[in-house]
Amino acid sequence: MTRKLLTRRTALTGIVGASSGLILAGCDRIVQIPGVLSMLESAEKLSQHGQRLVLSASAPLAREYSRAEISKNFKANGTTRPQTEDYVRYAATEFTDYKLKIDGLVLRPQELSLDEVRNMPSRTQITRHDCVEGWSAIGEWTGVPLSHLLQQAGLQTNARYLVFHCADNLGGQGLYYESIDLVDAFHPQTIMAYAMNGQTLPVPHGAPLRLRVERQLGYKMAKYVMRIEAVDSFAKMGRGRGGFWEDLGYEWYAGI
Ligand SMILES: Nc1nc2c(c(=O)[nH]1)N[C@H]1C(S)=C(S)[C@@H](COP(=O)(O)O)O[C@H]1N2
Ligand SMILES: [Mo]
Repeated sequence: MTRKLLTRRTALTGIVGASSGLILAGCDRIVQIPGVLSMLESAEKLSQHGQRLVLSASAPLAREYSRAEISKNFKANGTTRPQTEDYVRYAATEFTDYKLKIDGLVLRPQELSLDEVRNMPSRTQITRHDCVEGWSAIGEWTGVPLSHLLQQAGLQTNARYLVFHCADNLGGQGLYYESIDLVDAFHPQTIMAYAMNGQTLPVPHGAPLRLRVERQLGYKMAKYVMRIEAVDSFAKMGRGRGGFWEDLGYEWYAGI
């Protein structure tokens, strides 16, 4: 495990260097983000603290690509078919019994079927996925903006992070989980995706719902999401570092 970690860390240094052009490319797209106005209007319902964070979400968009640039082979990485009892049961009925839970520090806990999620406003984006192992791939993702789900659930004033609880036990090390702060949660490109390249999201890529948080590295993009929990701290979860790979030594903020 240590050896693998070292390899992945070495790769990470390479990726950060190679993608600095990407960060620059995003700079001229800072303003004019569609939907920011309506997002701010509904932000009235949020606390003062929340409003500041929503404002700072008008940060650069990650670069988006054309359909012609979509990768023919998009590697599936990490878990590709969860074996936990609940997941096997949901998958057997094509996730008709699946419910996305949203709870923790929210005003209105949610349990949403896949159909309910699919009937919400959606966003489609073609982006590049960068894994610390040293590969990248371009794919088209369609899903509901996380901001929409959070507005529906309503955050309590002390909520600071969203934790994504997944269905897979990776390498017998425990259930995969990840977390992001509210700035990334309200970013317009942060979506819970249910489709990839125009098709229902395949199991190897995270069916029925996976997070896309486009300004960070691949390991942040939790697949097989069962539950989104709003918290004020993740110190008491896992080993306290905010995610499965973070608990094994990776950075919590994996910006590209
Ligand atoms: N639940 C879960 N999410 C996960 C992983 C995983 O093993 N389990 N692997 C992560 C890593 S390291 C990467 S690079 C991407 C891979 O996404 P893909 O399989 O769609 O390529 O998912 C991330 N999210
Ligand atoms: Mo990754």
